[in-house]
Amino acid sequence: MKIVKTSSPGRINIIGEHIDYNDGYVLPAAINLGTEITLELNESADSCTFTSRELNEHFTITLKNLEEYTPGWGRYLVGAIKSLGDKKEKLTGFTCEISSKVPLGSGLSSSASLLCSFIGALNELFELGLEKMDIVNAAVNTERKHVGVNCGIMDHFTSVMGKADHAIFLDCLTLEYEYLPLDLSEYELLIINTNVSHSLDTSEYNKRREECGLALLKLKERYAEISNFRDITESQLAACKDILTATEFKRLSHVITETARVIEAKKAIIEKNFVGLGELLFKSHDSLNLDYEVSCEELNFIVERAKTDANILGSRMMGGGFGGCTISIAAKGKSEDFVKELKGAYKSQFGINCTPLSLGIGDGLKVLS
Ligand code: GAF
Repeated sequence: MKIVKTSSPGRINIIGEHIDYNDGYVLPAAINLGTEITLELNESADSCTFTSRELNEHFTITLKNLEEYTPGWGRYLVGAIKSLGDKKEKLTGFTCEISSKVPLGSGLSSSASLLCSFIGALNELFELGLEKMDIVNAAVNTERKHVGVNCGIMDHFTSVMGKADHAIFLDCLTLEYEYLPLDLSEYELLIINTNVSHSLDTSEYNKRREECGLALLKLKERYAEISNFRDITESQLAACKDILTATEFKRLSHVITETARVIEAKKAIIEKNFVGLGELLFKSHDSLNLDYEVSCEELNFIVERAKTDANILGSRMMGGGFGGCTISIAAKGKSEDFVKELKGAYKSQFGINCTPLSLGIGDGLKVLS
């Protein structure tokens, strides 16, 4: 029986948080940990069995009845099939084995990794003729329509398009992108998992998007020249305090300042100005914490300690927030003491461990066989 194997990675994001769905720029990179999918035709016309190696769970669906109940992680896979539209008619029964090395709920986008790998595998097994961007879009639509997260494009784009040792400078308005070599010379990225994932994340995520959308409408009414978030200037925002709620004002402040920071960060990476890049990370965190309000005390704890350590140039929460990981720029080989002290202090503050993750920058979606 025909069999294919794919792998698609999770991602980190250097800077550009919560602005992929607000017409901003982002600077993510694919990591060298991904989700491997093994897809094999079975003899049946429409019976599909899914097995997760890590969770030690499995379930079966029939392609004729995609509305049947499926467990939490099954929503992603069944949703992905639904997102294929007419192309799903080409599918017949298969078995799908999933093995993921991306820590779940850590803000490293295990869900994008799962979706892109699965859709990539379906594309190969059933010769659906999807281009890379079709896979990205099907994955994004799955999250939006079938999982309920009104997400942006950053995670799925990175999972498919990532390039080893490179970050991606992605313009989320035009989808133009550029690979930036990620050579940090005498510095390195330090990713620390808070090991918390507060349940607020989906509802608050969708709420942020809604708040920004409403605020944009108000600005559009006042200024004919504004058609998207990118058009808003700081002075226009300041002049609109009277029509925006205090919350809307803060949300847009983050969008405008973070978009500007990503452009500066790109320049800093090219010029190897890592001190400057570090400062941008700290500023990004403050903005996400105070204006966008998507941080939490565990993330703040790590970033505040990083601010006091001379070997850490910058640090911030990464991804959707409310838990997950921080990303920091640290002097190469010199963050051991910081991590050791942090671990002890974190444990006594929160009663749980935080974990530094050892990650490299890898390639995007691959067909392995
Ligand atoms: C999550 C979303 F999926 C992304 O689209 C992005 O908005 C991110 O949060 C925040 O930058 O990972």
